[in-house]
Amino acid sequence: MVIKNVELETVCGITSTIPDNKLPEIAFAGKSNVGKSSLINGLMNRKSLARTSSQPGKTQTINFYNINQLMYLVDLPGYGYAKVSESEKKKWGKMIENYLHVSKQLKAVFLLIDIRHEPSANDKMMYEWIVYQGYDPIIIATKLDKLKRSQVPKALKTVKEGLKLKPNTTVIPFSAVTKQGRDEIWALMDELIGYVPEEKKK
Ligand SMILES: Nc1nc2c(ncn2[C@@H]2O[C@H](COP(=O)(O)OP(=O)(O)O)[C@@H](O)[C@H]2O)c(=O)[nH]1
Ligand SMILES: [Mg+2]
Repeated sequence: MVIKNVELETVCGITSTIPDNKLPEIAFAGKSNVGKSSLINGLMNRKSLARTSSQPGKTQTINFYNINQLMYLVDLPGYGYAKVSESEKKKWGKMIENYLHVSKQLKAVFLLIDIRHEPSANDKMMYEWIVYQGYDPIIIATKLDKLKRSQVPKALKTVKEGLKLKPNTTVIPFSAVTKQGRDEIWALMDELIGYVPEEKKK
């Protein structure tokens, strides 16, 4: 999809109701600091609409970005930030689970994993929640530029084995620095939401 306009349309806090959207949604989950805001900015061609930070744990809301009045990218709260109290963590977990459960327009969930690290217990739990809600998570291995090319295959194997992915699961390496992986992610999202460009409709 060619980005024409993007807008942060809805911000949902812990007590807000999930909007009953009419356009297809694609959600992004991952632990704090994994590069979720950077990925979303990269997909929208914006430097900073989704807030990026080297201070993790800031996004405590579910943010709905309207893309071209055709779909939403949904930024879920980052999990696993140590400095947050147990009760806060529980609330975030509930918020994410509730969204996965109630959204009628959710077409797919992308789960972000740092390509350099073995998936954590929280990553595994998130993966299982997504599967439990009936979705096949698509894995984005973030911060690809931080590895040498020769290190990538082994790193991807660690991610796949750590999450015990089903053999046919899509794993896309991505770098917010080089934008490698961006076109592949958009091609997949277009397919997931059934998007056909105007010029191909004729
Ligand atoms: N080198 C590199 N740094 C990244 C990449 N993606 C994110 N970062 C950095 O990692 C930190 C956290 O990124 P952010 O997008 O805010 O993560 P979030 O907490 O998951 O939303 C920031 O300092 C980013 O600049 C990437 O692909 N490559
Ligand atoms: Mg963020």
